[in-house]
Formats: sequence, C-alpha cells, structure tokens
Amino acid sequence: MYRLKTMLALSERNLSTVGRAVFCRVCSSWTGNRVDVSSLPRKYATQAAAEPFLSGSSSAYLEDMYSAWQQDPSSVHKSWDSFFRQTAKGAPPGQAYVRPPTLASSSGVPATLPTHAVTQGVPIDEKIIEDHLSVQTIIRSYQIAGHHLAELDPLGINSVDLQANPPQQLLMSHYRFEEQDLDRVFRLPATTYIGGDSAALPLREIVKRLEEVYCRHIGVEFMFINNIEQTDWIRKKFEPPGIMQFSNEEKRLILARLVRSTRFEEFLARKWSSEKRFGLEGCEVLIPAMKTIIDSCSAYGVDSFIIGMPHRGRLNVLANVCRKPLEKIICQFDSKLEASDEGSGDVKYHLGMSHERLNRVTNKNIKLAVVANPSHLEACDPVVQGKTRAEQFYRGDTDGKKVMSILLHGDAAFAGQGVVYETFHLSDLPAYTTHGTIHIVVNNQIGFTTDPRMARSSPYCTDVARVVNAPIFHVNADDPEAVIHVCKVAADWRTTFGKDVVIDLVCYRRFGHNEIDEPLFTQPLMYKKVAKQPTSLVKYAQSLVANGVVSQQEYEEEVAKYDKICEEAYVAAKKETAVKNTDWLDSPWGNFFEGRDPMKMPITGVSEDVLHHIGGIFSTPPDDFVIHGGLKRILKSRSEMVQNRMADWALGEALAFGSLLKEGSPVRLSGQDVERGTFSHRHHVLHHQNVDKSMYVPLNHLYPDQASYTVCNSSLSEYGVLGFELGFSMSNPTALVIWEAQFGDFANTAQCIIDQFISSGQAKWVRQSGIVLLLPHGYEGMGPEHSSARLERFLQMSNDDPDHFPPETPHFEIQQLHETNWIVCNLSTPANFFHAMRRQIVLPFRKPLVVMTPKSLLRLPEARSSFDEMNEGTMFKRLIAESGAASENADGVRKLILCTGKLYYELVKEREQKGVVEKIAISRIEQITPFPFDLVKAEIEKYPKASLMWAQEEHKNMGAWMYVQARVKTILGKLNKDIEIEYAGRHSSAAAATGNKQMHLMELGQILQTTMDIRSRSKK
Ligand SMILES: Cc1ncc(C[n+]2csc(CCOP(=O)(O)OP(=O)(O)O)c2C)c(N)n1
Ligand SMILES: [Mg+2]
Repeated sequence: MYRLKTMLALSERNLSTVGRAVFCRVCSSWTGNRVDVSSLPRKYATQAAAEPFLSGSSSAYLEDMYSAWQQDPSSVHKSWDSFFRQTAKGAPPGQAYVRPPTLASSSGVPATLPTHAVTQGVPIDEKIIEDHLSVQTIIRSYQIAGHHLAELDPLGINSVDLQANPPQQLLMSHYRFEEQDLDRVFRLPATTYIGGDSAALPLREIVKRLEEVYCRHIGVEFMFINNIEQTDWIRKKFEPPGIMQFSNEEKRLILARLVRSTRFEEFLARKWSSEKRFGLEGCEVLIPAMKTIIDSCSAYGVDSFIIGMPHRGRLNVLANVCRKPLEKIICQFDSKLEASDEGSGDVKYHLGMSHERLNRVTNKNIKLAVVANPSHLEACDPVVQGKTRAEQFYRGDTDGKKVMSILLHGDAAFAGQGVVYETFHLSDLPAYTTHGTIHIVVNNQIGFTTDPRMARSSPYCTDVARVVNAPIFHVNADDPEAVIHVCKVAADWRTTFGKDVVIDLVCYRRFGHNEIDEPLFTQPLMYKKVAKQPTSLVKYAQSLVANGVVSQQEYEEEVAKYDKICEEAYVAAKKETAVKNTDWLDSPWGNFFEGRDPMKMPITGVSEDVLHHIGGIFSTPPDDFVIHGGLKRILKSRSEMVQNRMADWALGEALAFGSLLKEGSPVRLSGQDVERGTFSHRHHVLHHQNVDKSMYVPLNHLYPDQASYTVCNSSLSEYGVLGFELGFSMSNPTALVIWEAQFGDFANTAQCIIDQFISSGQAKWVRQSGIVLLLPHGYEGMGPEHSSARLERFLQMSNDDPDHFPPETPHFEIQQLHETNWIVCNLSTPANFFHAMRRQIVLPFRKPLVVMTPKSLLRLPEARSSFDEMNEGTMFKRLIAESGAASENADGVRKLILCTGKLYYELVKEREQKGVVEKIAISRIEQITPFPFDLVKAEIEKYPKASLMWAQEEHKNMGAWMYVQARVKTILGKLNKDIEIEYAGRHSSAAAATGNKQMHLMELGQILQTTMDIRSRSKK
C-alpha cells in the first residue's frame, strides 16, 4: 500500500458505527504500518444503520447515482437501476427497493440482481447496501480530498496545503469492514474510472488505485466544480489505469527540454554570478511544462499565445519557450550597451517581446508574445487578458480556438494580490472572456523571505481560482512526467470547455530570492534541505538511464550540445554594439506608422450629412421596439437637438463614436454601468420593455460597412478592468478603446495600471496606447468621494518641463503631443469632447488620453455645441479663448481669468450678475497636458492691462493650480511681464471635498467673489 491514508470524507453519514480499533487494524493491515489509536480523534459516525433507508443523510450519494442513472441507466448497479425505475413509476422509496444480489460472491464477481416485484416487500439487506455506500464514499472521499494527502513537496518538509495533519474532513473514520473485507469484490460506481475494463474490484485494489491516482505526485482539486460533465471529464483524465504513460520518445523530449532549462540557468550563473536575474532553479520543469501546453494547444489549432509572467524564470522562458535569440538576451547583461532608439528602457526581467516561430512538434507556425510588465506582481494579468481578447475579437475568433493566454504566477503573489481575483472574475463575462486561460503557479513555497504560513490564510496558494470553478492540478515539480501529464490535461480542458485551469507547480527555490540574497538567514532548515537536493534534471536523467530510455552518453551529449549553443551566443553577443528597445516590443503594430507624417496635425471635423445621419439613428428606436416612456422623451429631445443642429454631451460623444465607426475604426467603451451611463445620460443600449434580453444598440446600425461598436457594463472592478482595456488597446491602433470610471476618484484603485503602464509604458517599453480614460470630475456638493478625479495626480505624472517654453514652430501642437507621455484634458463643450475622441484615432501616433468628464454639464443648456463646431474644417481646441465683450475691447479688460472645466459656466454667470462682462476675460484651458504655452501666452499678450488669475474649484493642493502656476510663470518670464498669477479656489485640504452641502456652496461663493474682484492687480 502506498501510504496509510484511508479516508472517509464527509462519510460518516453513510456508515454505521464500528469501533475505531477495528478501523485501525484494517488500515495497518493494508499498509503494514502501525496506527496509533490514541492519536486518532474520537469521532463517531451517526447511527446510519438505525436510519431508515433513504434518510436525508444518503442524499448526496443518491443524487450522484440518480444523475448517473438519468444519463445512462446501465452505468449504475442494477439494484439502483431497478430502484429508480420503480420510483419513476410512482412506487414509494421503501417499496421501490429491490434486494441486491450477493456482492461478495465466492467467484469474486457480483452476481446479477434477482428481480423482485415492488410490492413483494422483501426485507432489505442493509449490510450490503451500507458496504456499497461505504465503498462509494471511500472513492468519493479520495476524489474530493485526496489532494490534501498527495506528496507534492519535492523537499518533503512542508505540507503544501498548510495542514500538518489531514484536515478535518479527512479524519480516518469508522468502517464497517473487517480484514477479510479487503478481499471482497465490489462493483464500482459509475462515478469512477479506476477499474479500467473491470466493473468490479477487490476493496484492497480499489484503495490502492485511488492512492495511486490521488495521493502520489498529483493532487487533483476539482470536486468543488458544480458540473457533472466537467468533474466526470477530469476523472477520466486521471483515473484509468495506465493513463499516465509516456513513450520513450516523449520521455527523451522532456529530458531535452529539461536540459535546456537547467543548463540555461547554469550558464547565466556561471557568466554573471551576482547579476540579478531571478533564476528558475528549483522549478526548471516550468519550461517543458509550458512547451507541452503550447504543443498541445497548437495541435488543437491555437496559433497565437499571449503570455504574462513575473520575474522568476522570465529569461529562461524568453530563451527556451519563445526562442528569443540568445545573444539578444545576453546583451541585456552588458551594462555598457546603450539603447540606440527611443525610450528609457527597463530591467531585463520586465521586458516583453513578440516572436514568430515554427512549433517543431506540430510543424505549425505560432506567435508568442510575452507582455512587458512592471515589478508590480500580477499587474499584467488583466492586461494580458485584454490583449488576448482584442486579438480574438479582431480575428473573429469567437471561442478562443486561435488565440489564447497563459498566465504565470508566484505562489505568494497569486494568493496575495487582489488583481488576481479581479482578473478571474472577468474570465466568464461575455465581453471580457478569453475562453480559458491556463494559469501556472511557480509555487516555490516562499515569497522573498516569507513562509506560506505567514503569507496566506487559505490552504493552498491557488484557492482564489475556486471562485470561478477552475480545476486546480497540484503537482510535484520534481516529477517531470506528472507535470507533463497535467499540462496535457490542462490544454485539453481549455480546448474542451473554454474555461480557466490552474497548474500548481510545487517546487522550491534553490537560491535566494535573487542571486545576491542569502536564504539561510531566514529559512535555515529549508535551505539545508535544498542544498542536498539534486536537480530534477539529474534525477530524471538518472531514471531514464536506469530504465534504458537514454544512455549516459546520449544524455551528456545533449547537455554538451546546449552548452555549446550558449557559449556561441555569448561570443556573438560580445560583437553587438547597441541594443534596441524596439526589439522588446510586445505588441508591434506592423506597418501602422508607415506613410504617416508624424508632424501632421489632423483635422477632426466631419460633414454635416454625417452628423445628421448619425444623430438621426442615435435618436430613433426601431419600429416595433418598445422602449420605456422616459427614454422616448429623451430620444425625442435628442432628435430635436439634431434638427436644431445642436449637441449635448451624450450626442457629441455619439457623433464622435459614430463617425469613427463609419471610417472603419472599432470603438469599445467599457466600465461600470457605461451602457446607460452613470448619470443616465448615454443610453447606448435600448431595452425592449416587453421582451426579455431584447436589446438594440443604435450605434451598431449606422452604416452597412461600419466597424463594430462594443459597449459593455463591466464587473465592479477598476484595477482589473482598466488593465484589461489597456491590453485591448495595445492590440490594434485603429480602435478607440475607452474605460470610464463610475466617478473619477475610483480610478485610484487602478493606480498601478495608471502609474506603471499608462503614464510610463511608452518610455519603458516603447509601447504606445491610445486608451482613453473618462473620469467624471467636478465639485457639485456630492461629498468627498464623488467630486475629484484627482486631476493633480495625472498632471504631476506628465513629462513636460514646467520651465521650458517649447520652440514656437508651426508644428508646436503636434510636436508637444508627440513628446508627451499622455494627454490630460478637462473639457467644457460637447464639440471639444467630440474632437478629442476623434483626434485619438486620426493622430499619426498613439497617446493615452485622460479626460475629466462633467456631471452637471451633461444637462446644462449652456454647455451645448452647435454642429458648426463639429463639421468639416473644425478641430480640437486646446484653449477656448474669451470671445465675448471683453475680447472686443481687450485694452479695457482688468482681469484675465484662466480656468478649466465646469467652473467656467459658474464664472460666466457670476460675471454677468456682477455686471463686469467687459472688464473680465475668461479663457478655458481645455488641454492641460501638454500645456498650451503658445495659446496661454497669446491670451496674456492680448490683455496688456489685465491682472492674471487662475480659478479652480478644487482645493489649493489639488486640481491644476500648481501645474498651471509653474508654466504660466515660464510664460510670464518669456514675456518679461512683471506680474504673478493669482489663485482663486478652495484652500488646502486633506479631504478632496466637503461632505456638507452648505459648506460646499459657501466655498463656491467665496471663489466666485475672489474671481470677480477687479481691484486686485497681480503685481509681483
Ligand atoms: C505588488 C508587489 N508587491 C511587492 C513586491 C516585492 N516583491 C518582489 S518579489 C516578491 C516575492 C514574490 O513571491 P512569489 O510570488 O512567491 O514569487 P517568487 O519570487 O517566489 O517566484 C515581493 C514581495 C512586488 N514586486 N510587487
Ligand atoms: Mg514564491
């Protein structure tokens, strides 16, 4: 017997009481081990024997039997077949039961069932039923909980599920069996495949086979999945005898791949002993594992793999999975080589790449992309998913048969980082699914210096995956064949069900966290054990040599062959004179940039006809489509606006989207409640009031040959969903991809995506993205959390120099856009919003765009735009200059107020009321970054006698004040003007806004009062 681990999970209900000593005697006879009775918890089963037949306690078993019978009556024992038939005919349970045959027949094969009439009322042989229930329960217990006892830790010191003892439900319980019962033959239930061709087996053999399947080097965690077809499928992949057999050729392939993986790390360690590379030592099997997944999925038709992974083993994956030329990797170790192209670069274990190669096993071409990622663990998960989804979308790969993602994780990060959970929750949503991701956890049982016991509260580091019913295959990484088997099953699973699956590679970390760390400081015992541990390559090679699969000489030749490849690459790398950041691009855009003049500022207006056509369809529901009365009114007023050639915010947005769709650019708008719009202003999806799930998206019915529009309410996640949309935007530069926050301040839960990817992605990884962030912003008395989208943070991360006035060339505007890391706007008119959206796509390059979007302006009549501002020849305005009375008599103007966003309308109203329309000019800065130095300068020059003021509704330590002040100072210096810019706005504060409406109004009143005071003169 493999181990003393006979279990009875959740089983007491089916068993009658038997003394614990009997159980222990039985177990020890099976295993040869002595069982200490006193150490067993004293637990007694319920008196199942005393229960009437079919009490509630047997219901789980019965349910299984019943569903198996429903699918195939011959799959259950005849006694059950008969029972269910009788019940179906209406017999009460007590009478439906028919006495079974003698199961422990002398021949060892169960006798066939004698038929009895339902009404005969033959007494029930409860012992036989209970024995069968017990066997069934034993089998089920292994299926449910065998993984807890599997030998997963190659070091044999830790319990990978953090349980020193078998968990509660695996406590050895009470059997009714005596020693001699082990040789009794039991018919196997339909819910197991351990029998192979045998329909019945002796109990001893049943337990032995279950131990082999569930308690050796693979721990299959799957019985929590609430789908019979799927659990049955998994059983078929692990239970049949001999299922895990490999041909000699397959074994040699595993060995060759293990040689590459192991010798690559050894090569790097030899050449750069103290250089950080986050080596894979201790989990070298990762490389054969990934290659197996790719081989299998390639055979199933996948030709594009998008991979996300952390630091550990990344170089090895690039070299041996993606086959990035070795010399390119080696070059990254040469600190003297500078990048010859754009970008500030990143450390070598964060870089991405994209590569096409021939898969030698399937002889098919495949594309492999590893997505660049920051140090922030797991942050790239949703990005990979978005990129994968986008590729599937553009290729029409509606069920993920061509493009798939593989995500690698560390054990500590997988358990600890919330974005893992957020990403899992996207996995089955219609607009976000990638039809199954294969997750591989490099579970080295440590996170930097922290033990699993201190790093997570869940038994396994993989428990998060259970929320989406992903099967989890724990596997001892020192058993390469077991690893390869689960990889094949994982690939089959994805292909069959299109759902996520997790491979938990339980391994160890041979050295410290990085190459200069000393692990003995913190894990002395573990590392003493590691020091004695031969590599899995050595162990596997020895076993293959011993079994005659390869000779020692063949093995050594394989090693020498790869060592030579590394050495040759090393020599070749020495000859390289420069590195190129573009060599490490994860999402190259082919010839997108070709033929585009990077200095051409595009015009964004569209023809009057187009505006009318889109506006008309956008405001008209189809005939016979019953919409809500309130919505009818909204559409009617939209229609009137179109007739009057006016647009409110929602119409301006729709006109932008619609015109891009017409021109062939797909548009995707994703975020919480975006379909209707948080403020009920958008209504991009019309719902039939009488037909369930009948919807109509007007923007998808504009033109027969238009691009497709996707508008999708997301899960309640910012980090996950923004990451996803960023990934989506990376795939195709011709698409407009937009993420909208419910309120702008919620974007800070996605701060990592904003900081690490969006603001700095191009600098670090030469990766462009035209993603748009719509962040509702504005002080309207809604309290601290619904007012500010934290404009100041975006401005602080902008890369333009406050002290540098760029050269005033004809290309000023486009040059600034070309150089900026992103564009930050606070827009005040629908027309400008329309142009900003369109400009994203017609620009000759891509830049992220962050827009502070309005709330009250959505309905403010003054904040509407005429079609004149959107039709041909019009374009985006970085600054909207004063155009009223003040501008007509500039010399008489006493004050120039610069502002941004919705405050403009409040200032204008106040100016009117105070009767100072001719004395105060108000100009709006619409694009804050890159700062319109040239236009602000022109405004200041225009009003030579005016003082200068910045007005904002945010607090002084927030909003655009500090950003604007520094840049206006530069302008004033250039103009030799001896004035300063004054401030009007809320005082500094810790909270973003007051929670008190009265206070809010008071503060606003003070701001307006300060702004309208024309006595001030901003002298230095
Ligand atoms: C979000 C985040 N927090 C903290 C860190 C610092 N850090 C780098 S590696 C590491 C340990 C990771 O452990 P694990 O996920 O098990 O991966 P391993 O290094 O063991 O392969 C930590 C805490 C980080 N990189 N990212
Ligand atoms: Mg770890």
